[in-house]
Amino acid sequence: MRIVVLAGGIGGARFLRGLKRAAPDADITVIGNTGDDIHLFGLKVCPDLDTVMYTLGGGINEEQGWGRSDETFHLKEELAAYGVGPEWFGLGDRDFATHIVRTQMTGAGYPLSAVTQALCDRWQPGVRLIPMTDDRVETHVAVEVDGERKAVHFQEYWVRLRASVPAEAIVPVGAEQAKPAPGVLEALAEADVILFPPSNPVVSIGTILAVPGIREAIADAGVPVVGLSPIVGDAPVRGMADKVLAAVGVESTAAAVAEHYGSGLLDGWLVDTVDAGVVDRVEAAGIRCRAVPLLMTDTDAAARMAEEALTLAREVR
Ligand code: GDP
Ligand code: FO1
Ligand code: CA
Repeated sequence: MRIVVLAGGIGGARFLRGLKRAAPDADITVIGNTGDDIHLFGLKVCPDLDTVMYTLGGGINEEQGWGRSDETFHLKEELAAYGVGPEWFGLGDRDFATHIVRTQMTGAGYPLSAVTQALCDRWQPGVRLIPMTDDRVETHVAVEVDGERKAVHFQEYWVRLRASVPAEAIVPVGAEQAKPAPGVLEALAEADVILFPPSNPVVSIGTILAVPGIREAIADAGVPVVGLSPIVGDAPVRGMADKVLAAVGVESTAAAVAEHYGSGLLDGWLVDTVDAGVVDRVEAAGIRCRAVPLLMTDTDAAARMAEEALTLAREVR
């Protein structure tokens, strides 16, 4: 079975770990979000690709959900001693090596998709990880700070400002001109099932869908498309999905997120058991819906969620 998953960082990565356990023989392709990518200290950092790669490859900081395990921060401290920042972004020594390799290879002319493959040669994530595009796309967030309206990089909005100011608009800068990376459209066309893990619907999956051709390829694939809600009990399990959903005019509920994707894209939707009351509303929107436990407390819990998603995929269409 060929499964294609559109993934952001933590929510996508933890779901994928469960999916690998639930479907050990499946051929899994992951289309990763690169809208979070940022250039810092002259290096290209790809938080969501790295979160998937480290989580599936066994190098993730489990408590944090991002960055390397067993990490130290000497390099960042030395840079700070020279007055070189930003001080608000926590890049560790081990993680720095990944960004140096990526930046060197990119500078030598390799596209991000080839670089990601090379990095995965070390980490062996057990899935084929492809960035959504080889082109530069950066998610910016329009905010008002001290009465001044400005756009900041998504990382600045989330890591520096901690999403403490309302997001007024979300703009995936460069997405309109971007082309899907090699292999993306082919994987979608050859998929037996397409899954949306409980990733951020706006700044993770929404950004991937903003790359021209990807949304159409999903609709044209003619296979079940099943998603899992990142919203449980009317709030994100973690992160700032409520803030960025508000920016696009969507309420933070499992039902509203399903309706936001719409029946043109989604065939099936899983909500948590605490949200069982919205099943009828989602079905009325033309999307088959089930309520099952959706908290990824450990890999077994994530595997049960993946099994439920694959079961629902068999029931639709
Ligand atoms: P990010 O790039 O690191 O923010 O990760 P993703 O975009 O892949 O996923 C973020 C989303 O995952 C957030 O909106 C969370 O609410 C959701 N999430 C995290 N853990 C869980 C969980 O255990 N269950 C569910 N249903 N959603 C989760
Ligand atoms: N998240 C934080 O909250 N603080 C950080 O200092 C931070 C550093 C960081 C470095 C590398 C990396 O791959 C991820 C990092 N993250 C950090 C996580 C990242 O900003 C977010 O989880 C996602 O981009 C949100 O979608
Ligand atoms: Ca992300």
